[in-house]
Amino acid sequence: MGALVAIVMGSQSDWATMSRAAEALEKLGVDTDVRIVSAHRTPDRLVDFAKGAETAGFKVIIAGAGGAAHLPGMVASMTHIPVLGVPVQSKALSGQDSLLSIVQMPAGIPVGTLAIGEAGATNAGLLAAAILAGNDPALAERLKAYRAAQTQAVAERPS
Ligand code: RP5
Repeated sequence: MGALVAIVMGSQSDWATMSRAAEALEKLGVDTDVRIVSAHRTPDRLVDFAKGAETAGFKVIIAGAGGAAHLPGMVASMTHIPVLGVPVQSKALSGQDSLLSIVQMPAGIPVGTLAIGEAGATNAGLLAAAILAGNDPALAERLKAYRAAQTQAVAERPS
């Protein structure tokens, strides 16, 4: 079976952030297909990816972009597969531009928007896993174990 989660990003420069989503999913044993797809620089690749996502077998798409971050919304416009948007922290506006570009979708075309930057990318991976876990009891157990380990790792007092 191919990967159920696609991670797409607008640029190579987004990988430092978006790799957090891949890492979270890898820890949970979820395969990913990672690609660079730019809404502006590679529009034909964007259309091919989004229109082919269902046939490719993806169940969740994580899309990250920065600045004029049109990638998540444009992907969502061409597929019914859930799209999770990650606003990459831009240099000029610290990701406020990315966040607003991704979150303010018109009614009818949803993008589940996460926090700006690495926390958002990690949470996009975890949320994608939680979506898949609805049909995968073993993955649900791994998610519960991940959360329990996280809780265990929090010290009572600072060292
Ligand atoms: C966006 O422009 C990308 O998602 C990236 O966050 C930003 C800057 O891209 P580069 O100039 O670093 O390639 O399309």
